[in-house]
Amino acid sequence: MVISVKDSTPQPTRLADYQPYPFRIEKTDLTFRLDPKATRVLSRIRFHPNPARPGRHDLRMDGERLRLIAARIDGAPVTARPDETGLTIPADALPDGAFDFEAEVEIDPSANTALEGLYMSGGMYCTQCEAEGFRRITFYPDRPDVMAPFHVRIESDMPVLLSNGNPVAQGEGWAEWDDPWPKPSYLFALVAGDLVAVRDSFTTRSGRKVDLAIWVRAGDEDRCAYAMDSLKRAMKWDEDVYGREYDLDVFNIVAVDDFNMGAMENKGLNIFNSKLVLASPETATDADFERIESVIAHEYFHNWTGNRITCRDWFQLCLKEGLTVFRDQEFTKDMRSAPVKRIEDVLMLRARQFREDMGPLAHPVRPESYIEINNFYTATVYEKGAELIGMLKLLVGDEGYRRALDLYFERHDGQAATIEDWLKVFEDATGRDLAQFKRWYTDAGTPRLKVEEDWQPGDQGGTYTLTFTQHTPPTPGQDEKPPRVIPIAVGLLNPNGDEILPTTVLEMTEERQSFSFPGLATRPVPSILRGFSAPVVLERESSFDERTFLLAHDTDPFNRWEAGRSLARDVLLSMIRDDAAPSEPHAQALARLVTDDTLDPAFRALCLRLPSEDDLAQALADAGTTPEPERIHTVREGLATYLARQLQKDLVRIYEEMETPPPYSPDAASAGRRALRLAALGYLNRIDHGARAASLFASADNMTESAAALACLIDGGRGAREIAAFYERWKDNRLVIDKWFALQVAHAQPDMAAQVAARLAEHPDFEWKNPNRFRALMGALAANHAGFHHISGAAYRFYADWLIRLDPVNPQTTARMSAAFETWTRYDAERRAMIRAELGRIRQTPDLSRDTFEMVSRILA
Ligand code: LYS
Repeated sequence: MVISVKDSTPQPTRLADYQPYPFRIEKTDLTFRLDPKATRVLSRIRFHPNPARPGRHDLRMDGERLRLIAARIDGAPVTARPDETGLTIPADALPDGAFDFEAEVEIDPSANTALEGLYMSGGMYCTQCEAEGFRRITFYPDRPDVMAPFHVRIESDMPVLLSNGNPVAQGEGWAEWDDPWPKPSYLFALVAGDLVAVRDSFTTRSGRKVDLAIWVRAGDEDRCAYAMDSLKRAMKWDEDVYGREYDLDVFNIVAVDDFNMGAMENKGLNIFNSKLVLASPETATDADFERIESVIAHEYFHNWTGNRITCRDWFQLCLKEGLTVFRDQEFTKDMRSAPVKRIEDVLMLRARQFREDMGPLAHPVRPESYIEINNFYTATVYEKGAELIGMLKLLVGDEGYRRALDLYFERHDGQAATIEDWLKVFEDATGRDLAQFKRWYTDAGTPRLKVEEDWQPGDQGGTYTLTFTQHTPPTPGQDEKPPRVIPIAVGLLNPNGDEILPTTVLEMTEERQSFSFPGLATRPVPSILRGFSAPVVLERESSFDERTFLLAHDTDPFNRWEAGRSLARDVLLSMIRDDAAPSEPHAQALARLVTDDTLDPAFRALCLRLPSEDDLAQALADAGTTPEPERIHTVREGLATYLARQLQKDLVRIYEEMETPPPYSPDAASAGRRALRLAALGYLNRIDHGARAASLFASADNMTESAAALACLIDGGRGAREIAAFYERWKDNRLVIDKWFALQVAHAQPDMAAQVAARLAEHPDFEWKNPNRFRALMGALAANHAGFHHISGAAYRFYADWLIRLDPVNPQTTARMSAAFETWTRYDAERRAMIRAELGRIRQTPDLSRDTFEMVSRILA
């Protein structure tokens, strides 16, 4: 018997080993002769010795899957033989001082299913280079600290030829682009295809007219208006709020159907997953519109935070991503409702980042080592990274933040910077010592914050004291967690609901620390961690009455929502653990809130949302109870049905009153009304036998309502006819068909989920090599908590089978989706054994990618 073993275990890259590259680049010239199977890439790179690395050095360049045709140094041929990962020209073959390196390589874009480097999507050429895709295009120091101006010539019979920077010349079958701003290779982009442009323009505040274009396939032009409008608002906002202007004559966005991630901020040429560009009322939901607005802004904002100032190495990824997520969150708050956006962001942070931080994949916001950097585009780097910026801003104040950012842009423009640089800017601008704050970047794990209270009545008024204790559980590779500085925003209310202490930020720096509030007439009710001022788990026993009080009176909208959320969670946990009955006072408190017409409908919709089954599983595991997925599902359904009955009258009224008159508009106010209406529908659907959902499905003129109605029907075990009708109507629209796949799996009954998924995987439209389609089906299965964890193990097996199948085709997406198993240690022995077996099976797959190898090994560790 032959047992295949991995001959070389992939080796990690470490932050501690960083060294500057021995050369600088003055100019990079590229010529592309495009051909689907045999594209030629000609490069001329002008190198100079880098004074930061004195002495003579070999010229080592990265390169993967490249066929080297010829290489020259200063015009003279050199014989160089590439290895698996690149090309080395020995130091003694290099001239002293500056020299030109030229190469001609051949690549096969049509065979590139990994979607990294130059590949084809729907007949067009496009690129994705972050993080290390450029090395699949040509030999190059493919690292972010090597920056150069690029000149690009594209030769192709495709009608539209695009690259970074400004267009400089074009003719029949060719075009040339020049990007004057030095950039690292990961920001390189090229697009060639049969595309049409939706055009507009933006004049910057200093009077530069910028031509804007969104490039799509013919037929998609009428779905670009929202993205374009979002872009113009983002450009204006960055000028108004951060003083940042755009710096080229053109800004191009291209929509592609095959894309591993959401979008990419290539200089002057953003490339987007088409689902984050194309939207019309009939095809996109309110959530899609909101997401498009924020991702368009995110990529645009990268022009300053990412491109003009980039990262020294990939360990510093949060420098650009955390900051840019923070900026796009602020933008959305200004465009829509700030409290609603904050709640949505925290929901997502807890669902994805807390889950990551509490499991085997936990890593610091700035990791110390990686095997495959693509595995670190995580909720921790992005979303927790953004939370750190928010905390910094709270600690130094709005003014201090503004000064620090101005200094950051002034000091580091044109550079590849580090977290140390970033923190130094804040220290210099505000005079604050941030040594302790830095632990937020270097230490993984979610701190737990315990709160104790004390009340001492007195003649001069009483003194109320809050004592906090922080503790961060160990994470992989980090056992000891010294205390961090935690900004805790608190407010105090008196028993009749008046605020006696407006929001005040307490700075906790010790492991255990007390804060006293003297001179109070009565014992106050505290509102702690307002606005979710730090990404921590608040551990506080508080009474039912206090929560209902805060739900009714808290002036901080986040904590008002949080009070309701924790009430619902506690009701559910005691129903699950102790077989308790649903709580009538909880239902009454909820009824008061959702019928309060002074409150924003979007906020009320969020208050109606129950904690997810995954949240409940985590909460149980945290409390030392092994979660039983079926039971969680049944109990949560039970509570929802109970609430539907208790609140029926109110919900019916809401459902009727919140109807939005046509025509559909994606604005925040209308979306909020729809969200509340559809939340009401979700409850009523449990007691009206699908009547409302069926009629809404029949009459809806927009995707928000059709998709929600269809989800309700499937939830109720109905909708076969509607599922078929939906398919018939949308079978030519890939993005809508993604929803069709996802809805059926996400809303399948737990014991049917794997079967439904397996049946859909046989559907001719299941184009599994397309990441959106793969994620639609498989992501929905992983998100169906009780279905994924069904005790038959069918979903685990099915999911692992597909990961094994996708891995050789697209390692990045496979690795990312393997994180569905990250919570495996929460569950009972039987499930753990099944998941461990599947993970083991994946890890033993011959020629497994290092992407997936790393993920599965970490999950199993
Ligand atoms: N920088 C991109 C963003 O805006 C993501 C690139 C993903 C690379 N694997 O988030």
